[in-house]
Amino acid sequence: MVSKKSDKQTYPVQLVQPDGRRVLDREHAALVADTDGARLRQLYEDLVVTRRIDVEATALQRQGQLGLWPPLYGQEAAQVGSAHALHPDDYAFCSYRETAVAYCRGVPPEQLTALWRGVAHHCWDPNQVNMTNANIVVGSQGLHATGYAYAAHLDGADIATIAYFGDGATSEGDIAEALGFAASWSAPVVFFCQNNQWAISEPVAVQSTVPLVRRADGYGIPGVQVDGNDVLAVLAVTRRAVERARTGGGPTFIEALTYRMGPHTTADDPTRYRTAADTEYWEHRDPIERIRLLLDREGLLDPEFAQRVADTADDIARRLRTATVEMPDPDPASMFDHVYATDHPLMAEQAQQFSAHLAEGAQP
Ligand SMILES: Cc1ncc(C[n+]2csc(CCOP(=O)(O)OP(=O)(O)O)c2C)c(N)n1
Ligand SMILES: [Mg+2]
Repeated sequence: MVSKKSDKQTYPVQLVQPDGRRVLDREHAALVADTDGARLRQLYEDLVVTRRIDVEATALQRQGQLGLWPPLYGQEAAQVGSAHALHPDDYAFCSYRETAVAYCRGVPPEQLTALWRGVAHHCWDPNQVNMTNANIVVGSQGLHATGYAYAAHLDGADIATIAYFGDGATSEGDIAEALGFAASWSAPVVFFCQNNQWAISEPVAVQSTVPLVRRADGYGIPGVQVDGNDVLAVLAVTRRAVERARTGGGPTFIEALTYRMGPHTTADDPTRYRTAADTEYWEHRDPIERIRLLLDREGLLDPEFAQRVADTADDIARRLRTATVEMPDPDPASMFDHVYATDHPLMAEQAQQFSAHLAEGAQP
């Protein structure tokens, strides 16, 4: 629902309940009316595969094969549902956690870990899949998405961009500036906030005293709050927002209510700041279980299909693992190569100093 003028303002859009039953919401169901059995199964497969990717990458980090990993466990529906709403020529600007979006954009599993292994500055070629690489500077991708969207509009391209960011990022000036500019200039950008309830150890309550979706009101743009663990509802509201942007309607702010079931990154210990009871509430709202129950209710979950999905997930996890452990170490001095797009005297000086240091026998 649009937050303005709605008496249902605080209720998120939902199309499937946690027990797998459909919700009677004709307006939003119409936006996903093309989601037949085959498409529903595809969504389920993508949810299962992306969780499997995440679990494998987390294990690789624990085994010393990755330096760091930012788990998405619990946020699969928010990412898969929104990614499925995008066209290939739309452009996604992400934070560091959108591995499921990357997978749905077509990034091969072999390309998901290079940065986290510390062997490259990036994982994939952004222009191959129209999606940026991990951005650690919280919130800055909101500006990148807005600038790209506005430039596309000036070029007459009928595309939308989507900026993925978290609840914590809503307190960043960059997100405020991006919203202000996008609203004033009707830039074709969707602001997709995954409210996973935490910004590392800070609960969302310290970011805002009212639901984050109400930020939209201040910018005069539509805001919609959606059950982020309901892949169909996320698909519906994101489709509407993307279509609106692409057809000149300007930006939309989406708040997807979800939960980060794991640590912030593998360097974090969430038991230091939250209780098992917090997490338990969300365990009953698991995004994969919900769609599994829906498929089951609708007679679409035969054992062969379930097995095929599990095998696909295992196969992709194997590809990810093999590619990761076999990644060659780069020439240490190459880390200076792509800091700037063109040669830079400071980088040349640092590269030379570093090479001299290595030549003296230092370990990289
Ligand atoms: C500009 C900036 N400030 C602080 C940090 C440190 N930092 C990294 S992630 C993070 C929390 C972000 O939380 P949220 O936006 O909710 O995204 P989530 O990690 O939950 O997906 C912070 C403060 C940073 N990387 N960049
Ligand atoms: Mg967060």
